[in-house]
Amino acid sequence: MSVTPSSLQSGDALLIVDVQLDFCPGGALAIAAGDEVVPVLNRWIELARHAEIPVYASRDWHPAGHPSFEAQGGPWPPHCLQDSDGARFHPDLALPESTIKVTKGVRFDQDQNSAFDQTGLAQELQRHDISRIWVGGLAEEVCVAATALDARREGFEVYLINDATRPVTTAGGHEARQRLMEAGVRMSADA
Ligand code: VGL
Ligand code: ZN
Repeated sequence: MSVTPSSLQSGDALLIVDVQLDFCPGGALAIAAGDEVVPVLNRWIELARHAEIPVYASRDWHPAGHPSFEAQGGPWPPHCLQDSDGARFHPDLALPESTIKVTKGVRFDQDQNSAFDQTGLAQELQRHDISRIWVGGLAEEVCVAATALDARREGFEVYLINDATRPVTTAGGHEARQRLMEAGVRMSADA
């Protein structure tokens, strides 16, 4: 079953995961067509504004020598270094001034793929009486999947915005979608 964007209502939040330059074409960890999520998410930001629901945006924000980097034995090339150009949100992403930012990946000893991992985000959302979360961003099978799965574990209703995410690999994306659906994450229609 798909859900239409007109379903946005009080008690919902839009959660935009890691739409940063390093994950877009030309970036340090470029995801194919990663920047195509931007116009889609901009429509959802507009819908969120109309529905007067909060917008959260997470960002990967690594120190030099982060354990997720290849030189440290991790799986990734260096990316989203704190205060670097590549760590900036995509400049065309029309984040409202009221956007609440969630910074993650700052630990020296372990990675945090999920925006819920040791950030206090679940408590923050509960404090604002949020029960449903609409998720999009990058990368589908990495931080988007980890975030959506944690949101389910924390008891939220979760919708993945269908066209607002892109995977590192096509197979990884399919596999993630399967896992998400098994965990009760629903797929939303496009805005
Ligand atoms: C991500 C790889 C490494 C993501 C973050 O945001 O999906 N992927 N760090
Ligand atoms: Zn990272």
